[in-house]
Amino acid sequence: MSHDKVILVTGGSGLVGKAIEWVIENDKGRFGKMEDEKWIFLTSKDGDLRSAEATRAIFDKYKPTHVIHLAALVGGLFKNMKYKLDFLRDNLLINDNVLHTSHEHKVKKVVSCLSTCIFPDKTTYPIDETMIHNGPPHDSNFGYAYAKRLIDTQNKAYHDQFGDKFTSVIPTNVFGPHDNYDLQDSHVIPGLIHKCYLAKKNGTPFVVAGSGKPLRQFIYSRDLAKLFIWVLREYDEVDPIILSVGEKDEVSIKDVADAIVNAIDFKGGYSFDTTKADGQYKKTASNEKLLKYLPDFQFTLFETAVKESVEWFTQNYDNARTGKH
Ligand code: NAP
Ligand code: GFB
Repeated sequence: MSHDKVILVTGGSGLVGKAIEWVIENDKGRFGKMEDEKWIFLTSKDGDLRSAEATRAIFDKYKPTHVIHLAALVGGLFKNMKYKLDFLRDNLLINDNVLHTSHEHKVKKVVSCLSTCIFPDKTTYPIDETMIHNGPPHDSNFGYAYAKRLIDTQNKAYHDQFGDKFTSVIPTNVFGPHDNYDLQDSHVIPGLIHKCYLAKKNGTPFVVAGSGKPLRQFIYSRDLAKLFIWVLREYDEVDPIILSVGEKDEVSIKDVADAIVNAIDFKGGYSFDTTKADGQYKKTASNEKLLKYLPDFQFTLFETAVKESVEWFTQNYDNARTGKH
């Protein structure tokens, strides 16, 4: 059966890609798969998007009409601090290849993915979409941040010169099933889930990096997935939109550790290793623009989302991305 829309999801095998696939297949409401849609979820095995040639080959094969562009070199605070040049170059190459090949293939719409860590470090709060380019990002992740900021610039340039409908979303920290649990490279929630799981299994102490004081807003991957599907189908601006829980749902890293200790039912003691970096103290973002469009959107409760994420990890430990452990 021919489909009007062929939707190509780059980075389809990652945390966010897997969540979109799950919602498309399981949601019985407005976010589930539509008759006229064919969805293709890419992995890096389909081709290295740092190569223009490999990118073109993928587009020639699937001939997408729409693209959700998630593929990127991604990692937590400690990986970002270590590989700033790789985060800059790999993401610049991937983004330029995907956007330019989309242009060459006359793709009707591209939705790319930025991150709230790209906003200026010295700013007023809450952060909103107009502030992206207002000053340097935090030093810990400037490589990733500048490469992501340029997507917004590329989108505007393609639109101004050719009228292309390339837009972007700006999620806060994301977590959920299929995350990256590598103890060095991961983000805080999968990193602490893995650490706490090992501490319970081996009877060893559970150590949280840093002071536990920094503040973050976290969005559950399956909530973010629904919002991505809505943006692809209905959001009509080139300007980006922040996809996040509200400011009042901001939690401290200590709150995160407590929620994980409860979800794993860990009884041992846990401590903070203040020799490790805290990174940015906070990046409080406003979701006012989103709520203007979707005033009734239901976010999953943080504790419920942490429980579901821990359940997925413990049930899939052998196949999960746990790095070397
Ligand atoms: P992830 O789990 O690390 O997945 C990354 C995806 O990109 C995988 O499918 C990977 O393929 C693919 N990929 C990486 N390098 C590639 C290359 N050179 N060529 C082709 N494919 C490549 O990442 P994620 O957390 O889902 O992130 C998805 C998007 O959300 C990214 O753009 C990220 O910047 C953004 N984001 C993430 C967060 C967060 O907290 N996780 C927050 C804000 C924004 P393989 O599986 O084959 O390796
Ligand atoms: O998710 P995360 O690595 O990145 O969180 P950012 C970092 C915060 O969690 C810091 C504390 O305050 C860390 O001290 N933390 C405690 C831990 N224990 C751990 C642990 O085991 N692993 C990790 N990773 N952190 C990233 C950006 O910033 O946000 C990325 O660097 C990306 O580019 C991501 O945008 C969404 O929230 O600090």
